[in-house]
Amino acid sequence: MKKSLNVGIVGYKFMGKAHSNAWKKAPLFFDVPSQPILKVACGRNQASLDEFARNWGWEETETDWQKLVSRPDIDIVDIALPQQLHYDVAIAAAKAGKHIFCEKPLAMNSQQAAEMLKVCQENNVVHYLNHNYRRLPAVQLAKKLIDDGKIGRIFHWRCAYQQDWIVDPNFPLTWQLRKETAQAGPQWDLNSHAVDLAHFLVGDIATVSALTTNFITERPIADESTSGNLSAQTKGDEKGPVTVEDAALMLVEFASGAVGSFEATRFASGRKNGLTFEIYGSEGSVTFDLERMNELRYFSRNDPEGEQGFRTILATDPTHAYMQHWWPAGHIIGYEHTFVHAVVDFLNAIDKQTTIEPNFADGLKTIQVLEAGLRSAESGQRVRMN
Ligand code: SOE
Repeated sequence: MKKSLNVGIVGYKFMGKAHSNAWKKAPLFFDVPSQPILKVACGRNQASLDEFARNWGWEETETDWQKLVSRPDIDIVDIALPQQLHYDVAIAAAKAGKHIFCEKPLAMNSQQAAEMLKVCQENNVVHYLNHNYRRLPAVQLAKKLIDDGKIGRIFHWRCAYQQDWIVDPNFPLTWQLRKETAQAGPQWDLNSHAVDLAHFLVGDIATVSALTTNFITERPIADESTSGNLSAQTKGDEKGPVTVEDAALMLVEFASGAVGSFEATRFASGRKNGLTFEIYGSEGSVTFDLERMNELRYFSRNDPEGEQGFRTILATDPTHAYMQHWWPAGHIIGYEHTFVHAVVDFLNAIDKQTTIEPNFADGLKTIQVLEAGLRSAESGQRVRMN
């Protein structure tokens, strides 16, 4: 009989649901080495937690995360919380010997991230950081083309992560817009994904120049009970200062000599969750658009002259990463599937007692780049990574 692993999840909002779905679906579609048991769901509001647990099939609930983390029957702690809360839960979970599946961005700063990595290593637990876009079949295909030499020497990386949920000046001052709860704005939430993808596809970043800006500097105070939602409500007319940036732009030099740009904003009207990247090299190019996430556009300089042009590859063949476990070729997948892929790879890493990427070391490296960006934006100077 298959071994089972008990999962305890902390957090039950957007990511709590995305992760719960993944724990349930992974063993149904993939041949995973162990059966994840949705054992305990943890959150502060008992009524909402009960509803979440009932809906997603979590066996028990707990309102004290410390009790959850110290339970001897829990094998995996799933941190589906805002970044402000990652450090405490991850440190306690690692010290209790639990494997950790953690939402991004890893932490509030590089000191926390470094400590989290150290404690995980000391306690020999598998640590995974959920930059889920790495696990899109089309992104895996981009990686394969690069590794196979089809793009050649990379010259350019160009990435934009654009959303529009705070264009309205009356959108409330939620936790995402305050430094003490979020650390930074799109630089943390969105550029963390973009930098992770750049590390994965292009390599290490050597220097960073950045600028950040604020379009709206004050907003109505949020009703805290709705603060986690993109449809958050205001409490009244009282306003408070926005203490994170509204948009963050970075120019980077990679260690390889390639150059790149990153644009992250919550003010791109019409862009709900627009993530695009382009990579240009000596042999070819690839471009990706999350709104067409099953596709990768590929240009090869080695195609016959007169026949060259970008081709659109639908990354849904059984040969494409993860796809043989889903539907027949051409039957597309969606956002939630990336979380399932992450769970599958995480369960395999636990079984093989190996590492999975991205992990807390990757998360630390990403946060160091994001911090360098914020330092550069403040000083107006280019910052060299150590
Ligand atoms: C909100 O901006 C958010 O949910 C991010 O936090 C996620 O990581 C991204 O996948 C979608 O947008």
